[in-house]
Amino acid sequence: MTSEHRFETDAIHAGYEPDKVTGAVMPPIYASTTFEQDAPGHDRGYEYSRTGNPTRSALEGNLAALEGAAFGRAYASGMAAINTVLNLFESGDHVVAERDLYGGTHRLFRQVYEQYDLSFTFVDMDDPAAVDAACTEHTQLVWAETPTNPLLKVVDIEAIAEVANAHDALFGVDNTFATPYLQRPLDLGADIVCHSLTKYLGGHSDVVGGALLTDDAALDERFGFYQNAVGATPDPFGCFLVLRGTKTLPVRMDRHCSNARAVASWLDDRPEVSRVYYPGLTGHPQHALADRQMSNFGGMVSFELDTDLETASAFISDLEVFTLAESLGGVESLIEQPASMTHAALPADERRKAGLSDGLIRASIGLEHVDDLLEDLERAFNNIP
Ligand code: P1T
Repeated sequence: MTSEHRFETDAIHAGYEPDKVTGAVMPPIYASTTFEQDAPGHDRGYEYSRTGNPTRSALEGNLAALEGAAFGRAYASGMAAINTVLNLFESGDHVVAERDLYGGTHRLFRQVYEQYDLSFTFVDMDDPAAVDAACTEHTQLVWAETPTNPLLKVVDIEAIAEVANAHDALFGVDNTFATPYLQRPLDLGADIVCHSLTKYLGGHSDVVGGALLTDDAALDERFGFYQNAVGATPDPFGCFLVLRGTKTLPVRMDRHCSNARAVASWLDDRPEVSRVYYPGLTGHPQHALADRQMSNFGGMVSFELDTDLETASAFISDLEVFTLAESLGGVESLIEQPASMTHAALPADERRKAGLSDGLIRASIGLEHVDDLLEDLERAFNNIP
């Protein structure tokens, strides 16, 4: 499904044309579990909704166009999508992954797949040589997020794709934080793009979903096999909600980016903040790479308070415009403490090794007026004893 138009146009139209019978402009929610067949084994494109559903097809076509992918598959959650990638491998296989990953991804790797004898090596991918050194003859997959969750490190997709290729390993990129509006990993040499649709693509904190995109027909066929065989597929209403979200992705992302840049610069000047993590700041170690690889720097900002877990926790609890909650990418600003929330599944020593201090705070900057966000932060800073 190659993209025929510019991103903003595809976001609205790709994957669906007004219904031939009714003219419905929005894709119908096909709430049918099963589809009539003309003769046994002769369906009209759909047989059973776990296997395929027209609302899901519309979403898959839309997402594929946005990532510039030939194929797209939707899943019940971001974790279900990542799980599907791991379904490809056998015991004895090895995965090299960026150290800074969503805590749930780390948990899936270590607490589910290690028991099936898959092994994982975590490296800092700001150095492609470290990935090369970690690959073995058993390495089947190299896996990264960029920007990473929660430290907003930027991974050089082209450089890591080359390393993975040299080892005949697949390279998968979780593009949840950037979205295809800011970065298209397949164009830079990745084999698989993964999304938590729960975040910016859904965009309104009202649907959980996931997706895998690829240009490789054989891989896509296996992804489709696992949709049907495992059954972690999204329901048609969820697909509809994500489709509704992708239509406004470009306008939402523009504001997420400009608000986040303003918040990051403001935090950078605060005496209470010892470090700000935002790829758009010139002081970010991979700012030049982010500038080259992404069209803007995203809506996520992390920062460190030089305090203990309790003080950092009291600070974020005191905010009124920011909502204290896990997740990200919705219209509302969310704030959280990785050590006790999104990354609590990591053992404490691993968390420290990954650079996640107790005073680390992660904010998903929403679409509110930026001055209300800054005033909220200022008030809570002034309340720190
Ligand atoms: O929540 P789910 O849709 O299953 O997606 C998992 C996931 C995958 N990849 C990244 C980069 C993610 O950030 C997530 C989910 N993250 C959060 C819930 C969070 O607050 O970071």
